[in-house]
Amino acid sequence: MAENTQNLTNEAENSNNSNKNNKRNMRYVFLIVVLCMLVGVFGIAAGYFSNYHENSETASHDTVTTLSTLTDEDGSLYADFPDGTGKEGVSSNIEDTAGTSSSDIENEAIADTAGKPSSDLENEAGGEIGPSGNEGDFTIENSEGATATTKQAADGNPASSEEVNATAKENGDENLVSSIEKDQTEKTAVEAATKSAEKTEAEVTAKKAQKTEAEVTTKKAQKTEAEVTTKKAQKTEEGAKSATGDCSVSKNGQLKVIGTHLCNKDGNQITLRGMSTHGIMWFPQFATAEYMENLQSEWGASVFRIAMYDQEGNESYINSPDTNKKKVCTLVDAAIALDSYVIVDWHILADGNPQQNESYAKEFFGYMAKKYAEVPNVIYEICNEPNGGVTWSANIKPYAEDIIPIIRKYSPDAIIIVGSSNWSQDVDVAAGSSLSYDNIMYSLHFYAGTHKADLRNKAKKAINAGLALFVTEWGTTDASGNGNVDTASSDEWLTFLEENGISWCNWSLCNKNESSAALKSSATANGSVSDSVLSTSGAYVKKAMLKYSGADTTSGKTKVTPTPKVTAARTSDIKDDNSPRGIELYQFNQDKNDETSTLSPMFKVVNNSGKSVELSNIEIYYYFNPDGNVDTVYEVDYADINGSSGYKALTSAVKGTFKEAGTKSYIKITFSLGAGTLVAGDTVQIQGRIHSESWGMYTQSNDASFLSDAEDYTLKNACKLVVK
Ligand code: IDC
Repeated sequence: MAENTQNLTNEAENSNNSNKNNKRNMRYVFLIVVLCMLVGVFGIAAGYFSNYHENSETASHDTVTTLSTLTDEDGSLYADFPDGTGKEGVSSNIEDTAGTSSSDIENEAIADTAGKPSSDLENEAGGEIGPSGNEGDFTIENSEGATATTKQAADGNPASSEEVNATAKENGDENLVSSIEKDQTEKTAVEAATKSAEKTEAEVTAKKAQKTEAEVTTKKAQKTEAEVTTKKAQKTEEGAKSATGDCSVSKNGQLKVIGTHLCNKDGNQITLRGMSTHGIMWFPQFATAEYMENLQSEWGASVFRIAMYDQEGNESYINSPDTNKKKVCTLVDAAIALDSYVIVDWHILADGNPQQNESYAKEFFGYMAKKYAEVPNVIYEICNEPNGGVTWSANIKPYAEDIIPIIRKYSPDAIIIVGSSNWSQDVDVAAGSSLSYDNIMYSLHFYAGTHKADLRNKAKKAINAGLALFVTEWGTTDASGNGNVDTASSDEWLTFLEENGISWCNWSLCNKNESSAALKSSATANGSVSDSVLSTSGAYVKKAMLKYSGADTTSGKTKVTPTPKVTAARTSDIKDDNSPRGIELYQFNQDKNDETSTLSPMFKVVNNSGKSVELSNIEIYYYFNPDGNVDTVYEVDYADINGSSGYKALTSAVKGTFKEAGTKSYIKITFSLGAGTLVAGDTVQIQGRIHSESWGMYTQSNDASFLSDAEDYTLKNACKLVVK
């Protein structure tokens, strides 16, 4: 909070300075204009106005504001600014000296004085605006502090400060609300103070200049309404495209290592970012599908690391293999349902030598690789942190050479991550004698409070020697997992990781009373990863994840960048080794109009599992954006089974419940307890309609589960099927 306030004060100061500069510029302009007019050198004057325009463009990008074109007393066009001073904003319909038209200037072409493109600039509330990845959704972030996700205004323009504020309030984001309000107050004060001073000669001069400009470019300024609309439509289209930067498994498939980089199935570089659990036997309540889903949709996480301690505590793997296997599989299944990558971490720690429990590791990885044979979601981390007197050549490499073939027997292409001596810091040593398998990565672990440039140098050495690194664990704190949160060092590390396209997981998602825990110790295990429950470390990591998920900082190859995802969309299985994908969900939309008052998804659940399943164990999730509608209802037209067991009407056994939160809503369709069974080979069909009680309109193109072009039942991963 204090940090935000400081930051916002600085922004207000910057804005004040900029206004002063404008004022000074304008005075010079005025003097020169008068001089020019006196000597009657109109050509020179016009030239100067043109320069003025260019200067004022670059100097006035504190805010990006859409301007209207007005007609002055003479009937000429000029562009005015919303605050009436003529000092801010961008003239519409005016070419700059480079011949760029103003609509381009406003949106992309002009950088502010700091060299930022205007699309990166602040909104009126002082927050940066960028696509959150949810269609029609913006993540708002002030330059040092809080973030919130808000809707894009219906007109396609970025959210106004009021919208930002309202959304922040709606989200319960007190820090952001108060920082925005403070920012607004300060901005208003600064503007009021500078306004009266500026309503002098500068205003007159600026208006004249704009008028002249407008006259010169009147022809170009006569854009039709249709052209403007088209431009807006294109803008939205572009926004949607960049917002779908997608790290889902369905998009990226089986990852592979090319050179020193992690790449997707098409060979495009991909950087995954996410959280690690704490030990799943110690904090199982934070290792859940719901947390994974919320990290994915709210933080933009594209990977989740499951830390399963092999030795420590009574409930570790060697003491309780079945329970641990079950826990890990539940989480892997959740990741699969979320279309996310997941790291299965054999968390050696007290046993510094991976060979110590190697027989267990062999059995565990054999089981996992068989169960998830060729499932591209799963990444195997075979030894968290070798330590003690353990060496790469005598212990770790031989261990890896035992485990890798066991995994590869079933999952020949899986990414396998290997640790190194000294708590997975000696990547340079491993580089001297790397493993001769494809698709191997090496974990690099750091704790920002303890590890600095020395460790980065080791990492550089390893990269230069050709190793592909994955930071499967890092902390903002010291290596104990406690102590101060070192944001300066964390910043340096994250910059380094981005520069090298290195994927990462942060330690850890839990509420333990230690500073590396992402949740406050007061946080209850209710699935929330929103700002109010985050520790200092958690808030830092969330911000970083959102920031880098939306950015593409590595040059060279096309890079796939993860963004928050609305949908967890993939058919699931009944968790039966014999029929892993036995139950399938087919769907299509009856009403395919983009704008409609009624969403009409049609579903068929086909039981190809070979066994009966209770209908009450089946859940269908249809994800849609409520587009501001709040009073949603679901009406079932019919539901029935018509198969080997005969006909059975189920219309009254089906119901839909809604979860509505911003643009991230879904309807969960379930069967009542007494609905009966779906026997092997049979199909249950459901037709229903979703609409608001007041018949408000929905836009279907921003609904994650909407299939715009399926004419009949289709097996598509656009909804989620859960079979309990
Ligand atoms: C720490 C936990 C702490 C726990 C301890 C022992 O934060 O609560 O008591 O393990 O199990 C690592 C390890 C990771 C450590 C972490 C912080 O991989 O298990 O977690 N750390 O010490 N390597 C470097 C730091």
